[in-house]
Amino acid sequence: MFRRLSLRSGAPLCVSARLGLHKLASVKQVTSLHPKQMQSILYPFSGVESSLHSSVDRTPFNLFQPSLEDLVKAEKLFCSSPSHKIDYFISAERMDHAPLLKSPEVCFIGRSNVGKSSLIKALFSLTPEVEVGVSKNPGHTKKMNFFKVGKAFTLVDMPGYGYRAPKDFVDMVEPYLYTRKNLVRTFLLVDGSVGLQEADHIALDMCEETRCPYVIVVTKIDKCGKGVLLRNLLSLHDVMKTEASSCFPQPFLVSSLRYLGIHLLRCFITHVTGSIILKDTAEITKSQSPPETTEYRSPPETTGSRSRAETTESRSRAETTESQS
Ligand SMILES: Nc1nc2c(ncn2[C@@H]2O[C@H](COP(=O)(O)OP(=O)(O)OP(=O)(O)O)[C@@H](O)[C@H]2O)c(=O)[nH]1
Ligand SMILES: [Mg+2]
Repeated sequence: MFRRLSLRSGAPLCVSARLGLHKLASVKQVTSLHPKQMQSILYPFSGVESSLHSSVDRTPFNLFQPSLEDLVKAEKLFCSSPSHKIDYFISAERMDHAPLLKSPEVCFIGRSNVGKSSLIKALFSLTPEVEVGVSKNPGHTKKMNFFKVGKAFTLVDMPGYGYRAPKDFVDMVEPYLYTRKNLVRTFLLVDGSVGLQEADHIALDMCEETRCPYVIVVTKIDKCGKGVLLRNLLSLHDVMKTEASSCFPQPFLVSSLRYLGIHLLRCFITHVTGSIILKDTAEITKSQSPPETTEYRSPPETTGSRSRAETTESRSRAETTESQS
């Protein structure tokens, strides 16, 4: 099981000696831990797998299993250098303010407070000078924030839906998801402690309708007990099997606080943006190969989709009222 964790001696590693880096920010630092601990940080499903009933098929949870070398290769893209600058680029309140970029783009959506900005901050932890705004108060991110990773790809931190979502959430996010030509993946974040909520189902439907491949990321896994996490994971997987045809079949488990799954997700992002070629995963990640072209996805019919999006917004208002009463 730990076979893939043996790192060739002399394999090039990202500069991890930089001051101010979190002790788990780089693969090299994680490999100095006890193998079991290392395994559960790099491949977090392994940390809960033993509690799963033997009759449950583990395959869908272990599809993306890059080697340690690939994780190291991927993390180099997340290290800033004079020829590969990583930085906050611009914010946009509306689609017509969004920059026209050629590089592949990935975006992070999810309920407010689910941990989108924290996840991006953890992904950028090898370049801690990149500022990503995080807050314990829901509704903190008000605009679409673009972060450039050299010329390789762009990450977009989106405002959240649901409680305290910005009023113009729908006008901002929906046109982006439908029309952004260089968008190659949407990461839909779901809180591991609470599982899929109704607003998440609406977001999932919207992702299906945009026809852009998307991926579910289960956040804050440090916060919930294994039992709760597994129950939510299994019901999430049922939904993915039956309702989510454009979704990568494996949910990614992360904790931005404890760096669980961060290195794996970096590798997945570099893979889907075509920034690296993985050694061992050609077969298992067929369905997530980088797209040859980024085709235009037609915007929704005004009535159908708008009303669904409005449901998200009206739900958000309802939740706001509920929480204030
Ligand atoms: N325990 C734990 N807390 C987390 C984790 N990720 C985020 N948080 C906390 O959750 C809160 C919200 O995090 P954000 O990253 O700002 O959430 P967001 O989804 O960007 O929220 P909005 O911008 O409001 O949509 C903060 O208090 C974070 O510290 C995690 O992995 N574990
Ligand atoms: Mg945010």
